[in-house]
Amino acid sequence: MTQTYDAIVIGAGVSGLYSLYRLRELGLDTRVFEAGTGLGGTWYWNRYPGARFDSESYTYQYSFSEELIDEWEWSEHFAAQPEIERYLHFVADKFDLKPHIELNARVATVRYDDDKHWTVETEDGRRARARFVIAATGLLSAHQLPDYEGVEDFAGQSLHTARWPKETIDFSGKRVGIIGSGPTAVQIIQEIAAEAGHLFVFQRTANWCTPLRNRPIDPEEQRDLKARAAEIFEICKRTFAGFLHGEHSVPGEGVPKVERWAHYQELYDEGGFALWLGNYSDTFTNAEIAGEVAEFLAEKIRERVDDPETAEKLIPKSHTFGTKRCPGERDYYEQFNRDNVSLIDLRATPITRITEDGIETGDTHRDLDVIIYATGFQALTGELMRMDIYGEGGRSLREHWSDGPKTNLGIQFSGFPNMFAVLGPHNPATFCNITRCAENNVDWIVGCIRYMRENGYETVVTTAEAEEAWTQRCYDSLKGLLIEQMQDSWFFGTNNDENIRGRFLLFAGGVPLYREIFADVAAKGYEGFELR
Ligand code: NA7
Repeated sequence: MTQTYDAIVIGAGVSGLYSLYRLRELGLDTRVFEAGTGLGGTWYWNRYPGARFDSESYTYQYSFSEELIDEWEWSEHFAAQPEIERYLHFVADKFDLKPHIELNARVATVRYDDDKHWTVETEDGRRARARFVIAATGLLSAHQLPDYEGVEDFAGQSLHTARWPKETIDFSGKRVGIIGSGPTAVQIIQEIAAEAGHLFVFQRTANWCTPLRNRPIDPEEQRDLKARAAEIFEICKRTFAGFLHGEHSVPGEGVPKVERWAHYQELYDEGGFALWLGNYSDTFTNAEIAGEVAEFLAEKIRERVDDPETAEKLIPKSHTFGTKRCPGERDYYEQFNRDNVSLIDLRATPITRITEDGIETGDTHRDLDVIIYATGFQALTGELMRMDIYGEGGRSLREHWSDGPKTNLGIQFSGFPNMFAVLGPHNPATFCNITRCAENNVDWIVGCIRYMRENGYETVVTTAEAEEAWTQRCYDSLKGLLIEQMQDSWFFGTNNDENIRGRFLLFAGGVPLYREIFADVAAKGYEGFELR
């Protein structure tokens, strides 16, 4: 029997849980379908050693309940995955969300029917219908394996960081190869290098890593953070990227070099995203200033890595500072001083194939027991594209996006009435604090549904014109930013399908402007959206 609900939410991660909470609060009979065997989304799947927040725990947590903030204690400034997963369970229990979540339910098809209802079908044949569908499928969910010849042939253990098993993996004495050097790889390398018999790091592009400076939260800090929670969330609403680190009010240009250098050192010592997001106001626009921060960091790498040749390989050459998300590190660079860690530069010698026994680069073959793929995701569109989504007239989302993704505000697509994506392409969440954006967007979506109910509307759908305009506005938001010059990153869908690749997938206008636009659209009776 096909059950009918008021709303169906796809995904039980940070935004899915919050959607469920808000929709139930509004009185909507809501069902969540979650692919994992547990809730948590990103924090369920990415359970590799070393996985943790790259933003401060108390800025990432939910802000909607003072009671929740009071009851939950974060043990570290940047909490690790097990604690985050426990937090999300705590939230789900506290607000009685679990009875409404179906686990192990990967959605395969989402179809809009003539009677203005959506039918959702899972891979194992479960079906449900609802007037509203909310895709809370995350930004970085569709993990990707490289397409090297022989990936399937490897006889040892193959692991992707975003599909990490629940049991502990023993790396001791093993020959481990890791492909990738993004934020995920940096976290796991720091954690397993000491344990592995030998760790081979296959690096294609070095990144500008900045120190995380994680530490326990002591009781006094705990009290202070709780007392200042509302103030912290307010700051996150005002800063460009929604974190505590707001950019410096002055440009670096014009400040004497010695003063600039001291400022970089201060931010380097502060940790987290301070150096990236708390820097001079022209760090994202002035190539000289960004280049100088890069020079500052290169110097640190040379100081910390014993072998000069290895240090040079670890210094990014293809992009300047700040144009990609900076991995937060503890002692990443020191790992390369270990005798049991080797760095393989794939720019010099690319991987030619994966064999039954290991990885081949040019003429060299390295025998391995384990291969770890820290190779990232088909960002933003990947998870939506993995489902078959059919809107009005049976038109598929794939067809709709055949010439690149188009959205209005990153949350709706024309021809797909009453369907919302919490963090779809063209929202600012990727530079930004994801929970803060998720809360903003869910509140907007639920506010829109409330408005419809109060005013007798059955459906809401973005107009094609508004969708076109928002998509263009996202591309325009890039103008003048150095990020535009570094298209080889998931900000531009580097791992995505051909029709997506090379398109800017975010909105780079910053959180305050984004929030203002959302509020304005709602205040104008959902301007750009057709209410029927
Ligand atoms: P990222 O940042 O997309 O990094 C993926 C890494 O994998 C990156 O170093 C890639 O090199 C590398 N990669 C991808 N495909 C290949 C192939 N085929 N061969 C060699 N190397 C490859 O993903 P993460 O999981 O690290 O981080 C994602 C976000 O999660 C991060 O921004 C934080 O917000 C949390 P490339 O740079 O493409 O040369």
